[in-house]
Amino acid sequence: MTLLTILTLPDKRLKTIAKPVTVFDQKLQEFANNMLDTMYEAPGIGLAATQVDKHIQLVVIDISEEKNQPLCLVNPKIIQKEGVQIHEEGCLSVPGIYAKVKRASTIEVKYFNEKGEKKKMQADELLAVCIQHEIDHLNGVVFLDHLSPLKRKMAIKKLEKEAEISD
Ligand code: K2U
Ligand code: ZN
Repeated sequence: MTLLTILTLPDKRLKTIAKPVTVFDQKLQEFANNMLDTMYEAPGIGLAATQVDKHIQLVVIDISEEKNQPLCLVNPKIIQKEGVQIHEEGCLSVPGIYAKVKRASTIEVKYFNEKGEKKKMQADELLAVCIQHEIDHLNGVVFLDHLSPLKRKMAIKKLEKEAEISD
């Protein structure tokens, strides 16, 4: 079990745009497993490679209660979006801050798995939220970026205050 360090705001590396994966080898599969170990330990239901300072297009997700349905999406691309849903979100890179975010309620996403096999999936509800949240990370976007300027300012102020208290 290898646990990776999760970057937290205001670390500017979280704004990095991830590059597509071109080589599907043992090393990539080991990295995906380390990402899953780190996500389960956090605990979280998703984690993007950007958050562990590895700027490649790879995310892991597991929204199952039993934590036994891991997903690895490499070079994920949303090809269809429908409807709107508003969901309270948190983020392992923005500890202690939660806010309602508007996202598509149903999506169709194409991606490769960690072995390089081409996949396509429909998702709705929490899985759709999680996939959109993680793909945002690969584009250097965190959920606070979807908030109004005022709400974002208040959230960052709260984050800074909590950082002061924990110093
Ligand atoms: O990217 C991350 O930081 C992982 C998030 C993914 C996520 C955020 C909002 C809504 C759904 C998924 C973490 O898993 S945040 C912690 C968490 C844990 C359980 C349920 C929801 C959020
Ligand atoms: Zn996040």
